[in-house]
Amino acid sequence: MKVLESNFMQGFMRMADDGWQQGWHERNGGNLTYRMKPEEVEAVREDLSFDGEWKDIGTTVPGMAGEFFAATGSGKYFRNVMTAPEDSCAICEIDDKGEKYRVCWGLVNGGRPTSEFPSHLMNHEVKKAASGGKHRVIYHAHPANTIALTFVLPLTDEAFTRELWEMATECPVVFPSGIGVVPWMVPGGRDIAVATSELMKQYDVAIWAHHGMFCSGEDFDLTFGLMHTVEKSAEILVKVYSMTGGTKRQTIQPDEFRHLAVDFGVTLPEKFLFEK
Ligand code: 2HA
Ligand code: ZN
Repeated sequence: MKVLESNFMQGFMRMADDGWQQGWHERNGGNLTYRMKPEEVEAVREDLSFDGEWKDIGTTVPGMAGEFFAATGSGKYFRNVMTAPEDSCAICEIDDKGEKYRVCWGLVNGGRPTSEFPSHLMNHEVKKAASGGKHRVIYHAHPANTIALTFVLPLTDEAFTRELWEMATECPVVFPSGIGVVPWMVPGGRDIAVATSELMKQYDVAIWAHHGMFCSGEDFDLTFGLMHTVEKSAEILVKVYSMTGGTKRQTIQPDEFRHLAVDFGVTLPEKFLFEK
């Protein structure tokens, strides 16, 4: 089967385009990777090439040895994924030590996978282990409301989780484990990858101060929906701050979150249910 005819690649492209249409991917902002299932690799194997040069990942991910990823390309625009997927995206294979990758499909005009490939692969490694292999999607975008809050809220997991939970009743159900916050760091390298993947051991969402958001999930719907929910909640908080300077007349109380958790069968860490 041709890569472009496969369900996973169609889903990948649709998610990238959805993010573009949300306004989360100015210029070449953001990146998306998908850890392919073995049967998906087999289904498109005839359309892959295995004579590409092995290149350093820039970090070591032994847990990702032998995996195949669909990835957006470094410097490529989400805006172009739908119309020029073979130029904008790649399928990459990871070597048997988790140190190198090679391009097996796509990037027909040259280039390499996303500049955040080290962060993506370290997050995939952590989330694969933490989810028993279920998580397959890592998504990074630049949603404006979430970024705006990193100039206003304390840069703590507690502040972001609690404030965003309060803005929409569905939030604690959609991201019950909470949100991690990475202070401002230089993007693209191993240090920010290590900091993010450390947070991803507990969370499915990490916010990079003054930069953007990372989400992890089992499939394209869940991962896009997670980013969408967090950003919608951030938008509501921005509106509240804009109207009032931050004063809320009323909000959801800690005991109300505890009742919600029981009825919806989720566990909400007590560290986020502090009295204000
Ligand atoms: O330009 O978003 O973080 C891609 C990015 C880097
Ligand atoms: Zn970015």
